Amino acid sequence: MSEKPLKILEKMTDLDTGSPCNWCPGCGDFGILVALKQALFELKIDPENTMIVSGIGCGSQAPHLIKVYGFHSLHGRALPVATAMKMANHKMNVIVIGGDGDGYGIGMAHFIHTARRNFDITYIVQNNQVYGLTKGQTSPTSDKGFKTKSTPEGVLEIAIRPLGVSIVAGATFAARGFAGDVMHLKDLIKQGIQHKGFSHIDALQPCVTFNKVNTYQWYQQRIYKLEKEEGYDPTNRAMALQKAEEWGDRIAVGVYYKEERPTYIDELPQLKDKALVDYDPADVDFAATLQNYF
Ligand SMILES: Cc1ncc(C[n+]2csc(CCOP(=O)(O)OP(=O)(O)O)c2C)c(N)n1
Ligand SMILES: [Mg+2]
Repeated sequence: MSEKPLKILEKMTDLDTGSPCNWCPGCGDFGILVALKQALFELKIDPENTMIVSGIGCGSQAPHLIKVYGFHSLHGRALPVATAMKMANHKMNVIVIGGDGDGYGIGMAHFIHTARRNFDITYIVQNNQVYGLTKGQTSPTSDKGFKTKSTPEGVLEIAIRPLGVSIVAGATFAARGFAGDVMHLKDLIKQGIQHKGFSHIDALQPCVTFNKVNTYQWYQQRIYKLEKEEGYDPTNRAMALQKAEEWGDRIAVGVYYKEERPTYIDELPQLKDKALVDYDPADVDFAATLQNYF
């Protein structure tokens, strides 16, 4: 989180943009949007020092709906854009939001490499187990056997377990929330923003139009909270990986894993104390710098 607020949020509606939104009535994206806005408000973030980046998909409309800086990027490319922003000005809060197709499909390589670099970025994935915007094709988190117009006999592949991927790749905070429990999801997002390092929050959300299997009721029957699970220790990597495999009759929400590790910027002597934007190009000796490469 950035330290010095320039502009103070007085009420949550200060974050409203008034932009139109074409999500279907009942879409889980609404719950995730409210959770994110509430988290930003409660953390008293500075809207003038906060950037929300998205990819392409239904959920990726989110930057249009929150009055902070926003960048609606390309399908699967939100994390590289966010990384560049963090490199240019690491004192800015950078939050990325996008769908499961966006992040776990076309953007999967970026997801892995951003996690292992431990950039101080919060990544929220609106996981509805389908490609919503393009009318309901399977996504990497669609369960095996899930039927869509593009897979009328059912998906053949097994589904990705996204928290297992991020933990193995090196994310230092990995959590899962549910769009149907906004207050709990909001708390996870707050923890993710406050965490110094790459925080991944998989936000389960029904797609009321194209996913008739994983409904609010389907999730409500399976979800339980990790913080109430006796003996669960989110600093234990082996335990977290085992939990990340669990899917089906029981689905855990809460913090799966957390660890303190220096961020990428912490280990760059040129940037760790001074953001790139705060350098005056006139003070940089480019000729001397180039000499290092000959
Ligand atoms: C490079 C590229 N490939 C494919 C597309 C088409 N496309 C747009 S959104 C999308 C998938 C969206 O699914 P998801 O990321 O899960 O978001 P949702 O709509 O479910 O919120 C695809 C394949 C695109 N816009 N750009
Ligand atoms: Mg999706």
